[in-house]
Amino acid sequence: MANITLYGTPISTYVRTARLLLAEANVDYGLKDIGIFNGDNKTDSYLSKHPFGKIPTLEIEGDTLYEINAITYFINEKFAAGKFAPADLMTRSHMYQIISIVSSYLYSPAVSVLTIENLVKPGQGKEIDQQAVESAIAPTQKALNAIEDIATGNPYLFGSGLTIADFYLIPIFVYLSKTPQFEAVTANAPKLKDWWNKVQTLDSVKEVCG
Ligand SMILES: N[C@@H](CCC(=O)N[C@@H](CS)C(=O)NCC(=O)O)C(=O)O
Repeated sequence: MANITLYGTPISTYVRTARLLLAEANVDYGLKDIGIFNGDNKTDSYLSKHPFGKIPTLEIEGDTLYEINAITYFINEKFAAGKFAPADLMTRSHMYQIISIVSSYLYSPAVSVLTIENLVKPGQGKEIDQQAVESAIAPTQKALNAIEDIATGNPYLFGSGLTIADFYLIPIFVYLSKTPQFEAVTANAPKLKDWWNKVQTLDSVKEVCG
């Protein structure tokens, strides 16, 4: 088995994306905790692996990969013979479209605002910025509605097999579902609600996101 280390903190959504894929592909790996709230990601030693100081980073047999799209592409091709990307070209393109929507339009309002304000700040003794929360509802709903339109569902985003896009969306739903805004932002996304009920039961999700 190859010598594989994933660097990142277990609570990070993108670290969870990589770990869900590694788990579903049955890959053995080591996890090296790199905290983002205590500055581990800005040390010289970590910046020598990832010059932008983000997580995750994957090390495999002396090679270093950062950026989640590169990491998931590599894991899927190397360890799963590409099975987590749909074979049909248009469906595969739709999968990458959802991945891009998650990173470009969903992550910021759903994670940086709704998750941080509702779930992180109270634990730090900080006040929730209700105005920021209110402003994040419409963009979160818009991104989820777009994903709802593109996904085929039943039961995963693209039918009977998990895809890389599922692993991007699951960690965000893990947090979003705990916020008071969850019903509002998923009001027009019945397929995603069914999807969420299903993916929560996966062993990999319980192991990585539990
Ligand atoms: N462009 C990066 C984004 C990764 C990212 O945003 N990671 C977050 C945690 S989920 C992070 O490192 N935050 C710490 C920081 O921005 O200082 C990728 O594709 O991997």
